[in-house]
Amino acid sequence: KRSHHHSVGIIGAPFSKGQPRDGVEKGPDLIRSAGLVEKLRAQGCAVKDYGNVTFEEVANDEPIGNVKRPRAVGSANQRLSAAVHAVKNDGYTCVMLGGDHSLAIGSIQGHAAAKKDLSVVWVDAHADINTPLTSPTGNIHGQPMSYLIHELHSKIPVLPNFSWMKPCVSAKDIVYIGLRDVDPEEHHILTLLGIKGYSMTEVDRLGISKVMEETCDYIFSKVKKPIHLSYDIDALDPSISPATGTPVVGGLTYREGVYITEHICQTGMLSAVDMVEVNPKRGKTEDEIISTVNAAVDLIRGCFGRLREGNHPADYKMPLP
Ligand code: 6HN
Ligand code: MN
Ligand code: MN
Ligand code: MN
Repeated sequence: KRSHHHSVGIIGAPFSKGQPRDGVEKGPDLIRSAGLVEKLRAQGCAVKDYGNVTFEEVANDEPIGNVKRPRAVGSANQRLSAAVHAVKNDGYTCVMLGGDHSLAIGSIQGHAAAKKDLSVVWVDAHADINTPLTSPTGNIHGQPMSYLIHELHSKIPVLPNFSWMKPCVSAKDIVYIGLRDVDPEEHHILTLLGIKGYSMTEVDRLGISKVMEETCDYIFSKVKKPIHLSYDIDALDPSISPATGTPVVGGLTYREGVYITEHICQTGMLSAVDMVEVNPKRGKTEDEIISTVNAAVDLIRGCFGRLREGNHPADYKMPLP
């Protein structure tokens, strides 16, 4: 059963200012040079590469309270949001290659501008739901969810270069998978809003197939909304994807990680994907970098119909002697 035809629009977002480690801005070009476009075409996808978004230099980007580089992050996400909106209006499933996870702000906002009501599947070791006031680090890549959720609107202070955006996701339309490093304040927010999540403990208890079955039952329980899959490469175990800024032991296996994408693909509702936090400068060896980048490519391929048994034509004729 060869899966239906996918059209994929790729946008690179070479941006790193949502966190302090440089190198993550190299993600988009690195993932492309591992053959992403060619591999997607080889499995039957129609692919348009929109290139990289260009970001403006922001001078005098002083912290606001604890929040680091708010102007640069706000401005970059405004541009990304417009780019994602355009890809969606062209009719593609959007793939945003990061860059750090603060880019989910623009990616989800741009997606929501084109599709109104979304569900979000957030695959990550972290919940990325600190508010500017709860964040222990001030890094916005640990905060994007709080800016995007309606229910947290009153908890988010006004920040420079963020006036273009407004919350666009409901707490009930979010599912987390892979959590294992959640700050106490984040845990409080998740509980308070009743946000659905499968930590690594639940992945261990239920197995990934049950986790995905339940995830889809949950997000499709009322209406089938388009899915935004936000995939932080640090969701995978650092033995597979060590080249990332905030690795945490005890993560998803390669197979669990790919299974998530296969299952989401199979719903037919995948509308946008983020692949973020690939940082070659955090790899200790060339092999560590290659392993991380290849994992990112395979996760994206899994989103668009790649079958591990091989994507073989149904009309094969055995050679006759
Ligand atoms: N990520 N919870 C920590 C923070 O700084 O708020 C870590 C965030 C990591 C973010 O991996 O995208
Ligand atoms: Mn529109
Ligand atoms: Mn993370
Ligand atoms: Mn993240």
